[in-house]
Amino acid sequence: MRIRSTATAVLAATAVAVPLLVATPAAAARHQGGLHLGYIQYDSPGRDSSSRSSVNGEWVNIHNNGRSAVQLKGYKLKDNTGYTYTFGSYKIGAGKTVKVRTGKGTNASGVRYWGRGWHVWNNTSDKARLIKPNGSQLDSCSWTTRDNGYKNCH
Ligand SMILES: [Ca+2]
Repeated sequence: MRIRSTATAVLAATAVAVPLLVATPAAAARHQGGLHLGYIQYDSPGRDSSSRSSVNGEWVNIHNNGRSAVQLKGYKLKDNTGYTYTFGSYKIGAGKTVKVRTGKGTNASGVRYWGRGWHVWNNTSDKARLIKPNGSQLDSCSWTTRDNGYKNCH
């Protein structure tokens, strides 16, 4: 009898705890899964040209605020026109950022190169999308004015 009443008390405590557990992830829903779009420099500084430095002057940061590393192979970054960058094998650690530059260059830790010869992100209005390998959209971020040429999508 004594054991049973203890079990009942535990069940009652669980019933109270459940709504609290539901409330916490709801507040953090913006960055589901820990991986999200961060800072986007959509307007390369200076006048746009086909030079490597100009094209690489626009970039998108992807940030992992989760507690574990994520393998980005097959993840896609897509603009409004349909231009798509697909990640090769790259592991982004917990709390880390990877920068995807539009132009050509040599991939290194923390930076990936799309390899294009001209800018992709529209300077006045566009929408970046981060898409999982299964095709579902993980995050998106849009801008409608030139402003300072960048957006913090956090
Ligand atoms: Ca641009």
